[in-house]
Amino acid sequence: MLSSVRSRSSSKVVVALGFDDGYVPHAAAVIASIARASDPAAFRFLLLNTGVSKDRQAQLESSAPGAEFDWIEVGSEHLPELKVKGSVAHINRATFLRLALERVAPADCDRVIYLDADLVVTGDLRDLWAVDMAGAVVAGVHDHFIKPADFAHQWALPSPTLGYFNAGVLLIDLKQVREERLFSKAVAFVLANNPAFADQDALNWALWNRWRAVDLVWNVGRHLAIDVLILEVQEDRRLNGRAPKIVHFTGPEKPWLNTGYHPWAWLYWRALRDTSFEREVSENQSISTLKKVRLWLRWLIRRYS
Ligand SMILES: [Mn+2]
Repeated sequence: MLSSVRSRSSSKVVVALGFDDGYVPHAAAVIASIARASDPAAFRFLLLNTGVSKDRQAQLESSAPGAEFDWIEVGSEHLPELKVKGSVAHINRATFLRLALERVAPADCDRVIYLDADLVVTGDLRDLWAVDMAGAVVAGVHDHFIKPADFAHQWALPSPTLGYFNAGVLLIDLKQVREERLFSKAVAFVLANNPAFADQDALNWALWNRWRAVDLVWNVGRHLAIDVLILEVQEDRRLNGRAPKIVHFTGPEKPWLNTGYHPWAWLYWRALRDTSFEREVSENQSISTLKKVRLWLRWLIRRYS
């Protein structure tokens, strides 16, 4: 009997996030959005962090009752202190935490979905989990801002066959990563070169021509949400009326800040309402209920006009 019992986690979808204490509410919103879009009991969350109190851990866990949580504090023994170039101010140390997965993820995790904490999931992540990697190390979505040929030229890489991916949503074959120490190579690249787009440049460098593209609905950045920006995107890289499965609030204008506009910001506030952090975030940014209603109305008007 016992021998037929599989380990509790073996069939779960493993989702990793990396964040510092300030981002706990936003990570909770990501998790609440996943729970809303599918069955929370199907998920195991690896929460890479730089130190979060037990109280706040429990508060975050209440965002997805029935899910499994592994809290992993990443210290300098797992990931060296990496400097971030000043040019991209909204990137901080927490962004590098994903590079620690190679060393800190539990041994029974051979595949993991990594998600940034500045996004909202609206589709069923089990569909992304089921993607055939076909030998690729990671699966993700093309990044809009970096020109692959320029990147290849800058770092003396072979011609791009696949382009340059955005690191905010990644399905990762952790087995291959461990075997070839690919994320350690990315860390070494950051230490040696301090690239402008931090962990993302480092991952693209380490996994050059070894990733596979998934449907862009899995990582819908700001350039696919704002009308004037969409016009600058080549047509086959646009949503063309399809619904996103993950809205990624790329760039410095986050939905919890009082700056800028995003048509799907209300999705963030809806997700946050399913956590116990709504008051904390609203008070920090003095964002009123009225403003949230306005965001939602503005989206409706845009959609139906
Ligand atoms: Mn992001």
